[in-house]
Amino acid sequence: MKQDVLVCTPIRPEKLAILEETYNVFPLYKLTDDAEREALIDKAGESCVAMVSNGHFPADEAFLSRLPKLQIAACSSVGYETLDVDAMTRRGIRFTHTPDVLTDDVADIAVLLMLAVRRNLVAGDAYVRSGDWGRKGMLPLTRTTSGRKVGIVGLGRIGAAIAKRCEALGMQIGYYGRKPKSGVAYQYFGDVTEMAGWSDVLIAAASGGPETQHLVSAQALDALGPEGSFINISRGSVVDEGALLDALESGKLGSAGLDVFLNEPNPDPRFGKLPNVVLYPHHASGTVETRDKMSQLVVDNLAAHFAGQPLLTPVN
Ligand code: 8YV
Repeated sequence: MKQDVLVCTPIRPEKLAILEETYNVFPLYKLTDDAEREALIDKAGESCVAMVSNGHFPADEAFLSRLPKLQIAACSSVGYETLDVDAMTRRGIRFTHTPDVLTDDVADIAVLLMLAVRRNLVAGDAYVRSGDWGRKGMLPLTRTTSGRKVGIVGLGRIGAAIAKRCEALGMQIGYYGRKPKSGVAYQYFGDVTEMAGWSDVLIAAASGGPETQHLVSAQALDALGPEGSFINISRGSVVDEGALLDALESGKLGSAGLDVFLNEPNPDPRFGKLPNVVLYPHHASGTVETRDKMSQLVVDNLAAHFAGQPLLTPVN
């Protein structure tokens, strides 16, 4: 008999088709009308033993209480701060996410944003397209990145992959974490502001959630300074976004390359008025290859659960 599964957010079409063939899918992701959504969740509560979502879906204790038969939640993202995993654990619900398969793409975007903003790539493209090059001559000089100092906030899987890429650029690597990592030769900083003062580029690669909120503070941005660049591929909450905007508008911070924002998908419009930023729509893992792998992990974790096999990427 097919198990009932509540699919809250979509995964790649081919993998969604596998879910639809294998399970009775309750397609919450298809509904936009609130009343219809609420009715489907209530219906799912009668029989759904699994749920699928991404890392932004708000699965708090109240939501979980509406799904009393839930055995597993499979999440298509590496971050999951909007899902109450502690509540899942209390309720005996297993939780899986999708680490590793997205590491390289996300690390690539961190480096892309770093180089793009420091070499003014977007403005340079417009400079050629507009004819300004012929009218105004050389684009204004930009800033070197190779060989400079990069401070990485959070040396997890993605932070470590970013560090490797920065090593290839001949950069000096510093990192911040709650404590030094054994076997890591990079310079450790126990204070983000101190590391920012040392850095030419500060890259936020920490997990989201309350414990990392404003980890990059106004003081850290001030220490990074008018020649410095801030890159964020983690979560908008990791930086004091108001202070970031103030620093970029005033020139107290040189530039920023941002893939994540507090208010997604409609970030503060002040960002769009800034000449010294490169903006990306939380798309660092947004490649066919990576999203296929993430979606496959969702499929495989559910299959493992129902086959009584070990989960591939469990959190609890
Ligand atoms: C998400 C992300 O996968 O993995 C994460 O934590 O932020 C992204 O790669 C994407 O936003 C869809 O959930």
